[in-house]
Amino acid sequence: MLIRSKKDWELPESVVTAEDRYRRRNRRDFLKHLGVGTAGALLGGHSLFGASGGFPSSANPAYLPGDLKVTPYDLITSYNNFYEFGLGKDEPKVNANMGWMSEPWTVEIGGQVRNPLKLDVNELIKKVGGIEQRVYRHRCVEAWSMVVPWDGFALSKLVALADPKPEAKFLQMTTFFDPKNVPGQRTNNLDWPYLEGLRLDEANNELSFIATGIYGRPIPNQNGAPLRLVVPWKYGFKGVKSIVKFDFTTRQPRNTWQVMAPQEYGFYANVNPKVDHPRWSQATERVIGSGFFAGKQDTLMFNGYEKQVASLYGGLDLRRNY
Ligand SMILES: Nc1nc2c(c(=O)[nH]1)N[C@H]1C(S)=C(S)[C@@H](COP(=O)(O)O)O[C@H]1N2
Ligand SMILES: [Mo]
Repeated sequence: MLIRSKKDWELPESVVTAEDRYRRRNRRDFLKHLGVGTAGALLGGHSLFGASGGFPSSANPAYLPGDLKVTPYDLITSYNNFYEFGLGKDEPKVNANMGWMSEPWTVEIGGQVRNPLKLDVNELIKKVGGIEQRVYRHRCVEAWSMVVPWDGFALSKLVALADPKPEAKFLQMTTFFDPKNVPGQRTNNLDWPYLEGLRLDEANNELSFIATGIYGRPIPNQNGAPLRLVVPWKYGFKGVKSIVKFDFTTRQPRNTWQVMAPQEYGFYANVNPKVDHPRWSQATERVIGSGFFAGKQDTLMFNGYEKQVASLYGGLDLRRNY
């Protein structure tokens, strides 16, 4: 689907249908959680999210789709990596929606900051001034890609809110840890909880984004509800999902995939077609949704965001610091 509209999202039929299902399901789960059986009247047949979460959002004109072909909603939300809910691409959509709750959700902001906070995610969204829409390329280290219309807010706004002390040089972000309710976290497929980190100047780059939605709707569980990191010039694994903690540190944080396989994954994980993965080429990528034969394209340096981020890595050998 090629979105040309400069104003608002023109949703194709399939997306609208998916959204309807989405809202119905959330209403059901919410009522179940409250111990209410059937009570459509209670919420007046409206999304329980209503005005909370900052929706409806409006497009940031700097990140319109332009020539990018936006991936259909159904693919973005059914082809996922979220090992907490299974290793298969089709598993998170099923397993993250079998009673696991991403609402209510508390976020902790701490470490080397002047303004440590512990607050509800909707409160956080208010404090950072609401949300906006941005269309970004999304390139997984496994050599597939999509184009996603995210909703959310600039990570720099959260950094400003936290007011880091001079000794804060990095930002570590942590996924929830709930092995009792999330079977994936009872395996040792990864070292739980999932961790990621950025240098503070990377976190403050204009592109760094905290996503709370997709296609103008609250982000589904399988994509990292209720908030996840999006850093489009890096491989997708940097985009830690379902964050509970933002920790400002003096030292470079650990990150899950580097801990798992240091010979294959580093801290920076900048998209780089010239530095192959030890087991496959990174020169091209399979475009999800474009068909089995048609769907290869060249991978771009920094995933096409060189202009915005190249200056962050002036003194760095990107072959060694991969
Ligand atoms: N907590 C957590 N975050 C995660 C992952 C994960 O397994 N667990 N997978 C990462 C990988 S490898 C990718 S490519 C993206 C996938 O995001 P998507 O499912 O929204 O496309 O999430 C990243 N964030
Ligand atoms: Mo990935």
